[in-house]
Amino acid sequence: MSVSYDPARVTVVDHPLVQHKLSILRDEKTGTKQFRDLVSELAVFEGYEATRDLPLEDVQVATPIREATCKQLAGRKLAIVPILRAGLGMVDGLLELIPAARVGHIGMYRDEVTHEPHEYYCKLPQDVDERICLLVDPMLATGGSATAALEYLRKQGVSDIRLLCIVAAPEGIKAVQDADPSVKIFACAVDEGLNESAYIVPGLGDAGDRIFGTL
Ligand code: U5P
Repeated sequence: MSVSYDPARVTVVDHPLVQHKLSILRDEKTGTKQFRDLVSELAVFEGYEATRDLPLEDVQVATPIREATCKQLAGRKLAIVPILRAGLGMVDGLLELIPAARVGHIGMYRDEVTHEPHEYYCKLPQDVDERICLLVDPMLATGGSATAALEYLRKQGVSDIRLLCIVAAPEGIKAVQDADPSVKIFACAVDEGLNESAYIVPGLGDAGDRIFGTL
Protein backbone atom coordinates (compact mmCIF):
# COMPACT_ATOMS: atom_id res chain seq x y z
CA MET A 1 0.00 0.00 0.00
CA SER A 2 1.53 3.31 -0.98
CA VAL A 3 1.53 6.17 1.52
CA SER A 4 0.81 9.64 0.19
CA TYR A 5 2.41 12.72 1.67
CA ASP A 6 2.78 16.30 0.47
CA PRO A 7 5.97 16.36 -1.66
CA ALA A 8 5.88 20.17 -1.72
CA ARG A 9 6.88 20.19 1.96
CA VAL A 10 9.80 17.80 1.52
CA THR A 11 13.15 18.76 0.01
CA VAL A 12 15.13 15.80 -1.27
CA VAL A 13 18.80 16.74 -1.34
CA ASP A 14 19.76 14.54 -4.27
CA HIS A 15 23.05 16.14 -5.32
CA PRO A 16 25.31 13.57 -7.05
CA LEU A 17 27.86 13.72 -4.22
CA VAL A 18 25.05 13.09 -1.73
CA GLN A 19 23.79 10.08 -3.67
CA HIS A 20 27.31 8.66 -3.92
CA LYS A 21 28.00 9.08 -0.21
CA LEU A 22 24.59 7.68 0.69
CA SER A 23 25.29 4.49 -1.28
CA ILE A 24 28.45 3.91 0.76
CA LEU A 25 26.51 4.67 3.95
CA ARG A 26 23.88 2.07 3.08
CA ASP A 27 26.47 -0.66 2.41
CA GLU A 28 26.52 -3.15 5.29
CA LYS A 29 30.29 -3.53 4.78
CA THR A 30 30.94 0.14 5.64
CA GLY A 31 32.65 0.32 9.03
CA THR A 32 31.93 2.58 12.00
CA LYS A 33 34.56 5.26 11.33
CA GLN A 34 33.58 5.73 7.69
CA PHE A 35 29.88 5.59 8.56
CA ARG A 36 30.27 8.32 11.17
CA ASP A 37 32.29 10.52 8.78
CA LEU A 38 29.69 10.10 6.03
CA VAL A 39 26.78 10.99 8.33
CA SER A 40 28.63 14.15 9.27
CA GLU A 41 29.39 15.00 5.62
CA LEU A 42 25.78 14.42 4.57
CA ALA A 43 24.62 16.67 7.39
CA VAL A 44 26.65 19.49 5.82
CA PHE A 45 24.83 19.10 2.50
CA GLU A 46 21.48 19.02 4.28
CA GLY A 47 22.35 22.01 6.42
CA TYR A 48 23.32 23.89 3.27
CA GLU A 49 19.88 23.28 1.74
CA ALA A 50 17.97 23.83 4.96
CA THR A 51 19.53 27.27 5.46
CA ARG A 52 19.15 28.43 1.86
CA ASP A 53 16.43 30.97 2.76
CA LEU A 54 18.16 32.62 5.73
CA PRO A 55 17.77 36.40 5.47
CA LEU A 56 20.78 38.60 4.74
CA GLU A 57 21.60 42.22 5.43
CA ASP A 58 24.18 44.61 3.98
CA VAL A 59 27.51 45.06 5.70
CA GLN A 60 30.37 47.38 4.75
CA VAL A 61 33.70 45.58 4.31
CA ALA A 62 37.09 47.13 3.58
CA THR A 63 38.82 44.72 1.21
CA PRO A 64 42.56 45.28 0.55
CA ILE A 65 41.38 47.09 -2.62
CA ARG A 66 38.45 49.30 -1.48
CA GLU A 67 35.20 49.51 0.53
CA ALA A 68 32.51 47.12 -0.59
CA THR A 69 28.90 46.50 0.33
CA CYS A 70 28.68 42.79 1.20
CA LYS A 71 26.13 40.51 2.87
CA GLN A 72 25.95 38.97 6.31
CA LEU A 73 23.35 36.85 8.03
CA ALA A 74 20.55 38.83 9.61
CA GLY A 75 17.68 37.91 11.80
CA ARG A 76 17.11 34.94 14.00
CA LYS A 77 19.89 32.73 15.24
CA LEU A 78 19.90 28.97 14.91
CA ALA A 79 19.70 25.99 17.20
CA ILE A 80 20.70 22.47 16.25
CA VAL A 81 18.61 19.91 18.11
CA PRO A 82 19.65 16.28 17.70
CA ILE A 83 17.24 13.56 18.70
CA LEU A 84 19.39 11.26 20.86
CA ARG A 85 21.18 9.12 20.12
CA ALA A 86 21.57 8.86 16.34
CA GLY A 87 21.00 12.59 15.77
CA LEU A 88 24.31 13.31 17.51
CA GLY A 89 26.06 12.00 14.42
CA MET A 90 24.85 15.01 12.43
CA VAL A 91 25.82 17.74 14.92
CA ASP A 92 29.53 18.20 14.10
CA GLY A 93 28.85 18.61 10.38
CA LEU A 94 26.17 21.20 11.05
CA LEU A 95 28.37 23.07 13.52
CA GLU A 96 31.09 23.30 10.87
CA LEU A 97 28.55 25.04 8.68
CA ILE A 98 26.99 27.19 11.43
CA PRO A 99 29.60 27.59 14.19
CA ALA A 100 27.50 30.12 16.14
CA ALA A 101 24.51 27.78 16.48
CA ARG A 102 23.51 26.57 19.95
CA VAL A 103 22.93 22.87 20.48
CA GLY A 104 19.94 21.46 22.36
CA HIS A 105 19.29 17.79 22.99
CA ILE A 106 16.11 15.75 22.97
CA GLY A 107 16.34 12.16 24.18
CA MET A 108 13.80 9.74 22.79
CA TYR A 109 13.94 6.00 22.98
CA ARG A 110 11.73 3.68 21.05
CA ASP A 111 9.87 0.92 22.86
CA GLU A 112 11.04 -2.23 21.11
CA VAL A 113 7.61 -3.85 21.32
CA THR A 114 5.16 -1.01 20.67
CA HIS A 115 7.63 1.17 18.66
CA GLU A 116 6.21 4.15 20.59
CA PRO A 117 8.67 6.99 21.41
CA HIS A 118 9.38 7.99 25.01
CA GLU A 119 11.12 11.22 26.02
CA TYR A 120 13.81 10.73 28.67
CA TYR A 121 16.03 13.85 28.42
CA CYS A 122 15.57 17.41 27.13
CA LYS A 123 17.96 20.34 27.43
CA LEU A 124 17.48 23.28 25.10
CA PRO A 125 19.02 26.77 24.77
CA GLN A 126 17.13 29.21 27.01
CA ASP A 127 16.11 31.42 24.07
CA VAL A 128 15.16 28.47 21.85
CA ASP A 129 11.80 30.10 21.04
CA GLU A 130 13.68 32.93 19.29
CA ARG A 131 15.76 30.58 17.18
CA ILE A 132 15.31 28.65 13.96
CA CYS A 133 15.59 25.00 15.00
CA LEU A 134 17.26 22.34 12.90
CA LEU A 135 15.84 19.16 14.39
CA VAL A 136 18.06 16.27 13.32
CA ASP A 137 17.80 12.49 13.21
CA PRO A 138 19.38 10.45 10.41
CA MET A 139 16.32 8.19 10.09
CA LEU A 140 12.67 9.19 9.79
CA ALA A 141 10.95 5.80 10.09
CA THR A 142 7.47 5.75 11.69
CA GLY A 143 7.91 9.43 12.52
CA GLY A 144 7.09 8.71 16.17
CA SER A 145 10.27 10.22 17.61
CA ALA A 146 10.26 13.22 15.27
CA THR A 147 6.59 13.94 15.96
CA ALA A 148 7.16 13.78 19.72
CA ALA A 149 10.25 16.02 19.44
CA LEU A 150 8.36 18.50 17.26
CA GLU A 151 5.52 18.62 19.75
CA TYR A 152 8.01 19.28 22.54
CA LEU A 153 9.70 22.11 20.60
CA ARG A 154 6.35 23.69 19.69
CA LYS A 155 5.42 23.65 23.41
CA GLN A 156 8.62 25.60 24.07
CA GLY A 157 7.38 28.23 21.60
CA VAL A 158 9.62 27.39 18.62
CA SER A 159 7.93 28.59 15.43
CA ASP A 160 10.44 27.77 12.67
CA ILE A 161 11.50 24.11 12.68
CA ARG A 162 13.32 22.27 9.90
CA LEU A 163 13.58 18.50 10.26
CA LEU A 164 16.77 17.11 8.75
CA CYS A 165 17.04 13.38 8.21
CA ILE A 166 19.23 11.36 5.88
CA VAL A 167 16.82 8.57 4.96
CA ALA A 168 13.05 8.97 5.27
CA ALA A 169 10.19 6.52 4.87
CA PRO A 170 6.95 7.79 3.29
CA GLU A 171 5.10 6.66 6.44
CA GLY A 172 7.30 8.88 8.61
CA ILE A 173 6.94 11.89 6.33
CA LYS A 174 3.16 11.54 6.34
CA ALA A 175 3.00 11.12 10.13
CA VAL A 176 5.12 14.24 10.66
CA GLN A 177 3.18 16.29 8.11
CA ASP A 178 -0.16 15.24 9.62
CA ALA A 179 1.00 16.12 13.13
CA ASP A 180 2.80 19.36 12.26
CA PRO A 181 1.62 21.13 9.12
CA SER A 182 4.31 23.83 9.11
CA VAL A 183 7.53 21.83 9.56
CA LYS A 184 9.86 21.70 6.57
CA ILE A 185 11.43 18.28 5.96
CA PHE A 186 14.82 17.67 4.34
CA ALA A 187 16.05 14.20 3.37
CA CYS A 188 18.78 12.76 1.18
CA ALA A 189 16.46 9.95 0.07
CA VAL A 190 12.88 8.79 0.49
CA ASP A 191 12.91 5.00 0.63
CA GLU A 192 10.25 2.39 -0.13
CA GLY A 193 8.74 1.99 3.33
CA LEU A 194 9.02 0.15 6.63
CA ASN A 195 9.36 -3.52 7.47
CA GLU A 196 7.48 -5.29 10.26
CA SER A 197 10.12 -4.14 12.79
CA ALA A 198 9.66 -0.49 11.73
CA TYR A 199 13.08 -0.37 10.04
CA ILE A 200 13.35 1.60 6.81
CA VAL A 201 13.58 -0.55 3.65
CA PRO A 202 16.11 -0.66 2.10
CA GLY A 203 17.46 1.91 4.57
CA LEU A 204 20.83 1.41 6.21
CA GLY A 205 19.99 -0.49 9.38
CA ASP A 206 20.14 1.05 12.84
CA ALA A 207 21.85 4.41 12.43
CA GLY A 208 22.72 4.83 16.12
CA ASP A 209 24.34 1.40 16.31
CA ARG A 210 26.33 2.03 13.14
CA ILE A 211 27.49 5.51 14.27
CA PHE A 212 28.55 4.37 17.73
CA GLY A 213 29.70 0.85 16.90
CA THR A 214 27.20 -0.86 19.19
CA LEU A 215 26.07 -3.49 16.70
N1 U5P B 1 15.89 3.93 13.27
C1 U5P B 1 17.02 3.49 12.62
N2 U5P B 1 16.90 2.79 11.44
C2 U5P B 1 15.70 2.53 10.88
C3 U5P B 1 14.55 2.97 11.55
C4 U5P B 1 14.66 3.66 12.73
O1 U5P B 1 18.14 3.71 13.07
O2 U5P B 1 15.65 1.91 9.79
C5 U5P B 1 16.00 4.66 14.53
C6 U5P B 1 16.63 6.00 14.38
O3 U5P B 1 17.74 6.05 15.21
C7 U5P B 1 15.64 7.03 14.84
C8 U5P B 1 14.44 6.27 15.24
O4 U5P B 1 16.08 7.73 15.95
O5 U5P B 1 14.72 4.87 15.07
C9 U5P B 1 13.33 6.77 14.38
O6 U5P B 1 12.30 5.98 14.47
P1 U5P B 1 10.82 6.49 14.30
O7 U5P B 1 10.42 7.10 15.61
O8 U5P B 1 10.79 7.46 13.13
O9 U5P B 1 10.09 5.21 14.00
